[in-house]
Amino acid sequence: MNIQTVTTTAYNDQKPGTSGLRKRVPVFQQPHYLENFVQCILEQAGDIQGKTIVAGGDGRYHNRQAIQTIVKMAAAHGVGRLLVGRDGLLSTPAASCVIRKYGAAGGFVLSASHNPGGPDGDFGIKYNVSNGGPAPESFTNAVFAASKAIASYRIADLPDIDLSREGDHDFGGFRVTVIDPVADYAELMGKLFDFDRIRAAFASGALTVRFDAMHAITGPYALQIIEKTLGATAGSVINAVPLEDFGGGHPDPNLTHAPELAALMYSDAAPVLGAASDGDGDRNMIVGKNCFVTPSDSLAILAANAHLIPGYAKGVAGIARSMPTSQAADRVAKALGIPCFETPTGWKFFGNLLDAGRITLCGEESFGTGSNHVREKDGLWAVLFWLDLLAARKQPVADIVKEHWQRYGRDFYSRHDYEEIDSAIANQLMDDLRAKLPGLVGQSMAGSKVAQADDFAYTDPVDGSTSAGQGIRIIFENGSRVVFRLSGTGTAGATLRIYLERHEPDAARHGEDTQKALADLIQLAEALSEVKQRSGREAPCVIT
Ligand code: VG1
Ligand code: CO
Repeated sequence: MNIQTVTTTAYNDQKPGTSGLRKRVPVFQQPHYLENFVQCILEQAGDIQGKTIVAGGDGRYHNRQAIQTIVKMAAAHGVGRLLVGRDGLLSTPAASCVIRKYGAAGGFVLSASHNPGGPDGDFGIKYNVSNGGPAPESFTNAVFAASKAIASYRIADLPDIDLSREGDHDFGGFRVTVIDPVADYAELMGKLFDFDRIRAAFASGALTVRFDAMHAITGPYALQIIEKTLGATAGSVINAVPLEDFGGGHPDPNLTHAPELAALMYSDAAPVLGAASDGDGDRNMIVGKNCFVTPSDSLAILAANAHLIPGYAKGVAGIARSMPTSQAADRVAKALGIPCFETPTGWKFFGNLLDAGRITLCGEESFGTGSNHVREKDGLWAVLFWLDLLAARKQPVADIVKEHWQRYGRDFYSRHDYEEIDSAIANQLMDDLRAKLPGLVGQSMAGSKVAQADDFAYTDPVDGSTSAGQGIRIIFENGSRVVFRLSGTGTAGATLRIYLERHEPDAARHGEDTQKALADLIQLAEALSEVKQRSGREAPCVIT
């Protein structure tokens, strides 16, 4: 095998964000842009000589070319075997599953997740380590430092691989194995859930589902598992064919971006469960008939019902949620007598807790839920969990949710996003807010007194590493919270996220409209941040 060393110049913008490096496609198409980043990752990846590495992506535009580059560069760096999903496809949770199952040293995941795709859309790349989870900040920081100093990269002279042909492709000591992207993941799901129970519920007609794959990666997974294996009626999975531009849609599973599903679930024809997943298959939206389940509530409900599910019947060791996620899960943890951890936003912070066996379930308000079965959030897993739960409890989603609130109270929760604000304005807004924090403590506002106001910092209880500046929080004596964060996944300008939360113990008030129930906090958040005046926007772009 002939290996070339190619001279290159460094780019200064290859800083990985919340979940890998995400840029517009034309940025990735600049000369050597992808090669530079892959070189820096392979240099930081530790001893990969003769080892196995995984590669796959969500099938978005540029996936095919990027995979071929990774194959050639992996060969040049002495990797022994590269496992690639057929046609270069692997959902993010499936990539995590494959890394773990085959004891790989790590894996490349090509995706910009919920961001739109296509020639003018977004592309992204991230590296997961041997536990199957996103590389920790120490790794991504080292990659960024290396990317600013890189002068050359190594690449092998190999022909393009025919990724449509499953099986081994050998090049001397280097082997590329093209695998079925669905099989290993489907097998793992069968071990966690009672497939016979779900199959029987579908067969009897008591359970019905509509899953919107949003023309993204989960289509083939959902068809195989939900329709073929579990026997849901044909047509239960919609928009099942992955497209390079997601059919022009925005593959973010929420009521705004999945309007077809939303309309169905709020009509007489609604099935028992409505669900959707995102571009790379790690997010999930859960909706019952006339009943949207917030991701924060979903995490709490899964934890409270985990004993009904075979894979978790032995008990839940602990729960973790990202800081802006509502405290609904904390209440369940308290009732179960198990710990609840609060981590910064992004799945990489759950890895250590999962590896150490301190937690079994974890989740984020951003439609992310997962468990110790892999080291990524997992959209289809959450949907299967709900299907198994519905088959076990034989109740509508709305009743399960209502009963949960009756026991624990309802955590009214909403997130308001102001997208693509000028970065300088957004940073100034955050700086000014930070300066106001000390003066807020002790003041009465929005019906309560401010108990704490700070910028969230986290110390990992397992390895002691620290992460500061993870979001501004204003916490009230009655438990209400307002949180401000700048997104770390956008590719244009800055996105300000405002998270709002209020606990309501009184069941007579659980039917209230969320935005009304949070009106005081919303008003306060807008007044404190001056977001509308500063951004020139009259309203948030997306409300979830
Ligand atoms: C967002 C979410 C965060 C999630 C991240 C990756 O990050 O808020 O909870 O982990 O996306 O999800 P940010 O920095 O934009 O708020 V995915 O499905 O885009 O990989
Ligand atoms: Co995603």
